[in-house]
Amino acid sequence: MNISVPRRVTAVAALAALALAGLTGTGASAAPAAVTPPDIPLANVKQHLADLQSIATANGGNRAHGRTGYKASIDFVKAKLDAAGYTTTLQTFTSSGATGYNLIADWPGGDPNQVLMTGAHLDSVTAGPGINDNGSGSAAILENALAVSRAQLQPTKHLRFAWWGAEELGLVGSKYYVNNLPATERSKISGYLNFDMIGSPNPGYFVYDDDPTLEQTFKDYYAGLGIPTEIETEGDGRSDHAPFKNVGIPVGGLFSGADYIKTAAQAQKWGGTSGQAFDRCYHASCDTSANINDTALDRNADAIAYAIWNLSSGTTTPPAGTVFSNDTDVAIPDSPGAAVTSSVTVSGIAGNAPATLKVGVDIVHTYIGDLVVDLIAPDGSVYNLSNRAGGSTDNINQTYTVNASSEVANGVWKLRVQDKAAADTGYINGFKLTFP
Ligand code: DTR
Ligand code: CA
Ligand code: ZN
Ligand code: ZN
Repeated sequence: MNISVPRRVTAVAALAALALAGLTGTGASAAPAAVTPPDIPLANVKQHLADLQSIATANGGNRAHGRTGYKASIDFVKAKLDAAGYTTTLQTFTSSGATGYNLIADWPGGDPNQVLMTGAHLDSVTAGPGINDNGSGSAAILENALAVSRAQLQPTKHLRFAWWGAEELGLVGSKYYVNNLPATERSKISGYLNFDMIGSPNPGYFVYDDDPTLEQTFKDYYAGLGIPTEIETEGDGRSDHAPFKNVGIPVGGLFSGADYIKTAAQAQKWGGTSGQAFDRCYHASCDTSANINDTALDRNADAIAYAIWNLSSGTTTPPAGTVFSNDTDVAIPDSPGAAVTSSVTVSGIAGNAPATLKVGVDIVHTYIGDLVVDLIAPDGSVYNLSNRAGGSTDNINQTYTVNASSEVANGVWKLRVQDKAAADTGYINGFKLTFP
């Protein structure tokens, strides 16, 4: 028997905290879970930024195209990648009368016909050292590349990393790379991930919305942290993903904001200071090592790892009709006992749960009129399924249809049961969620 359960009871903060704690059920079976990458150590990323700062300081205060500070930056990154086992290539081009350099680093292995690319521009403006713009992106993908090496990752897809020259002169390096890539090689690139300014001191959490799968990957990551994101709207084409998008390659990425002003609503959800730019030192001499928000940098570096590990693993989003179940028996204490729960961990489902979420409940219990049965969403929201209904009937074995469309799908869902009247007992025999 299916009944619609439209009601949503306000979330219970404690339960939300528990859900966010990542508690997982026992006996749960689920679709292929998202791949969990290693943590990207913030300290390592910060050390790369300190090194880039030192390079700028030793080279006239910047790392701009055509200046000694840029070539020193490229040599610094290349040396670390060579030592880590990458196959590196320096691609040269000329812009504004000066030699420019792209650094391309291939991780050996993986399907050469499925290339996942990750890139960031390494050049700064001439006004300053460019630590947020774009040491942050360059250092974060460097540490991710080193993490791949430390793990000796052997993903299904081939991994390629790139550090672009002369972005500040108009995406010159990335345009040169794409324009000189034969069409046969372009078609092998399954996606390009771009990271340009991801440690802004007054950060926002923006996700590129150019490709839905890549966008969802990053949104899933942040949903798992309980951090809301916004679509990056400061203007398409304003960084190195544009040349790739222009030839039809799926692109995605993250952005923590530049000279636009953080609104009160954004400050409410992200913290920081409203009425102030996300990065007050954008393209200025004060874009130094002090111009970084560590939390944003850490979260975004880890988000990059989540994307690389998952998008290169070859697993696809689970097909429709995905079932997550837990068949472990859970005894229901007689009244006035505490409520008990059975949980399932949902993963790999993009976006929110459906308006027609199927909730399979299998409870063995005499006199089901004793029971209150609830579905609890990952954020703690409660959907009542049965409230002292059924009288002396024994056992509940039915599928409820719940409108859970306001809930993020991925996370820990719980079936909660409490016996509210004495003299009858039983147990949860099974609990399952079916996503259409
Ligand atoms: N143009 C980039 C900074 C920038 C401004 N808006 C966006 C949007 C998405 C990525 C980057 C940017 C620069 O100055 O390098
Ligand atoms: Ca980290
Ligand atoms: Zn810039
Ligand atoms: Zn930039």
